[in-house]
Amino acid sequence: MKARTVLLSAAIGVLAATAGVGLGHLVAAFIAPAASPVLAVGSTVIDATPTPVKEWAVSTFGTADKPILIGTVLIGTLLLAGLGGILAARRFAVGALVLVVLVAASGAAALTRPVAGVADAVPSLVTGLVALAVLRGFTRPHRREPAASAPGVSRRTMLLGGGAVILLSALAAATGEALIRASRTLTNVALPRPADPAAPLPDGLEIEGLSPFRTPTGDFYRVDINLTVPIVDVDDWTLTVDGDVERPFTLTWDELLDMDMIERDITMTCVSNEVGGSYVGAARWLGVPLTDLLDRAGVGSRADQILSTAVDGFTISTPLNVATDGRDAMVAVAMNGEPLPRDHGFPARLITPGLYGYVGATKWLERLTLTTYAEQEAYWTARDWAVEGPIKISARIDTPRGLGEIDAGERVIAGVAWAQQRGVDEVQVRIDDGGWRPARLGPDAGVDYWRQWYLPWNATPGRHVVEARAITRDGEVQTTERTSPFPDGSSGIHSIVVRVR
Ligand SMILES: Nc1nc2c(c(=O)[nH]1)N[C@H]1C(S)=C(S)[C@@H](COP(=O)(O)O)O[C@H]1N2
Ligand SMILES: [Mo]
Repeated sequence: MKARTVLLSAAIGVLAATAGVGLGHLVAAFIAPAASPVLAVGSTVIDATPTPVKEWAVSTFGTADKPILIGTVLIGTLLLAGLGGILAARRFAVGALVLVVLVAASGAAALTRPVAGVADAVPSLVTGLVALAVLRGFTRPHRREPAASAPGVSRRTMLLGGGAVILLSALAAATGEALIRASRTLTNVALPRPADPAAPLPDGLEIEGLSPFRTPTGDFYRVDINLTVPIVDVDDWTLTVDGDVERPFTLTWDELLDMDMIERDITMTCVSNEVGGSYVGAARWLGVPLTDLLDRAGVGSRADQILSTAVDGFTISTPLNVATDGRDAMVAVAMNGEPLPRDHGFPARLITPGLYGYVGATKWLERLTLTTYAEQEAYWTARDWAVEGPIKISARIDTPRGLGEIDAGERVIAGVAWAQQRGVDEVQVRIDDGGWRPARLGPDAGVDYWRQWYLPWNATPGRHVVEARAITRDGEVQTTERTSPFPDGSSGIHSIVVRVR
């Protein structure tokens, strides 16, 4: 084949795959978003990725890791489809086989997701049919040359046809994506009043660049393994407590809402948060105390972990003794006075103060199973993350920004500090080698909530190193020793370099 013909044939393969994937995404929006071919394959890749690679991806790309993953899956697919196009130009059946194999892989990925049903194969089927139809339409059967270079079919027809296919598939994919996103915001549930409300949150400090005392829900960090968040209809949803219990039971949404609720201000943190990082947020949560649910079931004598399962099959292990030691662990249904947004676990999630999210904050919760660590493993513990995940003491400098440039004069250094369950008693700041000085603290909203802090600073021109450390109520001083986030969270003093003009 001539180089031009090869390129053209490859383009036809890419065209076929693009059309298939675009329509598959649209169909998935109606059936099951997670079954969209690219997303199904992406999720399977996430689960199959070895832990060190995953940790590297999270620390290198942060929250961009998902778009990058989807991009990689797409590029890989299109490259293979291009190969299919080239082969099809020689022998249609061989090229078509490449597409069929691709589609079979995506169908298998969709069907083997933890809670998939038969219908999850439909988007892949549609993708396959559309891709084959396009491949057939642009490749002339029984000819060695693709249609465009075969006599009789003008380049103009080829370009117009190809352009139309690309346009239509982009439109289909975009419509699918819009539908999936719109359904994420359909949450109209009435919330009960707390039987045990929280005191009003004190007014926090308002300093430019400092995190607000309560993180607005829309700014709250999101971390999960999901490429699309589950869409749960509360009418079909139930919460089951089972395993090593005397009286296993299942509650409907209304039954859960009928139970007494507590309201608490709790700061959540992700184990992947690097020193100074942004995977931390503070919110007001409303929920049923976990111990009320466990007492109702009557926990047996063998259990040492609560294995919680999300509607998509994701699991989290929480140490039973930690969750029931008197802390305000809860099955939360609201965040900052609103139903949980889809991104944060609608309709219900676990919140365990003092534990990193991967061991205590199951979103889209549907089952709490009392079991033992010897018997059952959860998603992350099976991937070698620490079994216990107490949140480490941290102080973060929010302003000035590290590596930033500011004007000389009266400035303010400010940030937040947290040590859930223990409480922050003091924050100290060190500028260059000047010794540790106490910062001023913002209001106190309890041991599970972060503390804002600030220190006025007369900044002189030059390069300065600013550090901050927290001291807990029980007197532990945060150490300088820096550890990586994995497997049990980063520790170490946040230190920034500021240039003063
Ligand atoms: N179902 C489900 N729940 C999950 C996760 C997940 O991947 N799936 N990730 C956990 C992790 S690692 C963290 S840090 C918190 C983050 O909660 P957020 O996204 O509401 O901030 O959710 C936890 N709950
Ligand atoms: Mo996390």
